[in-house]
Amino acid sequence: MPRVGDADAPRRRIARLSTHVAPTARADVAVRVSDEVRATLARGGAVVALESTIVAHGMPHPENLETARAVERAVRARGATPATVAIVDGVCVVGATDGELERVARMGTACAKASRRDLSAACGTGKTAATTVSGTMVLARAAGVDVFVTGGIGGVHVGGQDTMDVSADLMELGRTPVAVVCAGAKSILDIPRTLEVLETNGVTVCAYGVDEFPAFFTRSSGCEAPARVDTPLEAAKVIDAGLRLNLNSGSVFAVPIPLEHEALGASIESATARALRETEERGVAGRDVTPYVLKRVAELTGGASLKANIALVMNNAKIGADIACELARLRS
Ligand code: PSU
Ligand code: MN
Repeated sequence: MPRVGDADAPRRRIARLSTHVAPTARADVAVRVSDEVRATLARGGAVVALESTIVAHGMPHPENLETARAVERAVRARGATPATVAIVDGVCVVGATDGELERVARMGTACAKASRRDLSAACGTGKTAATTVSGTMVLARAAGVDVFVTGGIGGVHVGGQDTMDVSADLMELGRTPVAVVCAGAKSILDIPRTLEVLETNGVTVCAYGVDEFPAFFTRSSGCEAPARVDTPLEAAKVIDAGLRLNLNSGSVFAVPIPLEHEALGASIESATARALRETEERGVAGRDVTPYVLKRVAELTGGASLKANIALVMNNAKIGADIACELARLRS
């Protein structure tokens, strides 16, 4: 049980680690936590998990690799250790090497896309796969990492009330205590219903520095976020409270795209609407929808969406690293 007061914090952390990493003679076989990540966690330092679907499926090569490396550098520059998560030849990796990152980036969509449901199949059959928000959360948790930075979370797709196309990210957030720092959910998704499903699943949702839940390329979604934080310390206190309460559910810290990169928001939106119509016309469905739309929108906007995407991910990385550092301080 978490205890109030800080005297036992280091011991608690070790307990947490041994719960999630050590019993783990078994988990250790399946999850390879890098030495650097392991050492950082052992001394109570800040670690930031990063996903790989955004690398393999979310951006074209070579921008994907450049961005992934720049994000890792930004996290380090803020005093945290990056831990890119992926499945490499059937091994779940928390803290991918640069070579592994490069391999996933080069493979692109030839890499499988692994949400929770795909993890055991990918491991059992020795595949190389990129982890989505849900897959990354599972593995971050297994390694004892509390904070995870990405671009956007999945959500309820438009028409999801009929198709049941609701991202596994939303259920994962309800069952895995990892904080996800992102730019909200794309407006290609049904944001009001996404927020409803997050509430149903008991997910803490905070907008960062604004009142509205941001919609990825635009700062505004028309939906008020259930809560707001304004600083990394406030975010860390919210995460810490959730851990102390033993909620065992996750949280979303939704950071709006920086103002100077929002300029093309409207044209990106209309390109997005068109790409979505195309998915229906061409029968693109299920897990192929998000990568298809991302690729088409980048084409239709002449690369403007890619530039905005990179800018918001970098911004999230800095804020996420600051949050992870504050959290490590609070809990040590
Ligand atoms: N949103 C983005 N870029 C992405 C994704 C979402 O702006 O790359 C990826 C994330 O990995 C997320 C996944 O977890 O897509 C959601 O896919 P689906 O809708 O199939 O659940
Ligand atoms: Mn889906």
